[in-house]
Amino acid sequence: MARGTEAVYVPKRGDVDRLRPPRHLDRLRPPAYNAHANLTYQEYLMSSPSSAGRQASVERNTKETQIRASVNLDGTGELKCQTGLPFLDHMLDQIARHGLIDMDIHAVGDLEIDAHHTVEDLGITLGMAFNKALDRKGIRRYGHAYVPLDEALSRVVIDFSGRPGLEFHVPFTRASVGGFDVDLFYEFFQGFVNHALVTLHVDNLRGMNTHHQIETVFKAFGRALRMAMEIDPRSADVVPSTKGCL
Ligand SMILES: [Mn+2]
Repeated sequence: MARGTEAVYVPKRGDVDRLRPPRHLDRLRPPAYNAHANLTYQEYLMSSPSSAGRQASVERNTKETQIRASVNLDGTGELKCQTGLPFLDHMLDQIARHGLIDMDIHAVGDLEIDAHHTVEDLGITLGMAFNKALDRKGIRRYGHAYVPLDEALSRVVIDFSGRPGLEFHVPFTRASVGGFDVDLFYEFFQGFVNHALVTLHVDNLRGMNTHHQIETVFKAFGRALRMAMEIDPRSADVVPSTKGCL
């Protein structure tokens, strides 16, 4: 991974509180604004896509987490992953495998508090990497998938709309799975959506087993990503929007 070529924000003493609004405001602020603190929001949008094929690396450091993520959207499904959270690694593997996306992720977070910051910031960093890697010209734009696993069934629908939006409807039957607090899956997807600039609808339609519920969500997410990011040969070089931009 080409280190040192990305816009990396290293917080200085006293910086973080100013740049990072209170966590409860996270869903209200413009996406990505605090993530690339040395870029304006417009500059952040203009910074994508990368010119080096459909791949990108992003490094994001805060006082809470230090995360590096590299993605190759036209990969074979290979995951290299070290987050300190085995169940999350298992879910990221589903995205890679079923999205045919290569991902190399290294995360160090304040797990001594809990997994919240690490999971949320991982969603943010991954979203930034996708946004940077993807040229929205010529893609199918919309993707969807239904994935079953025994009694569980989930549907994920995604739109590379250029606007963040999340509908997450997963009636978990237990509060934790594999030692992992299920609340955090919402935070992961919210972070991703805000920074990948996508509209995402996640519905677990049925399921009794919590592991099955969330695994079908991540598998369907991988499949939906793959469909939406695929180049449409009938509309290569065309931005799939009547606005002419996404
Ligand atoms: Mn599993």
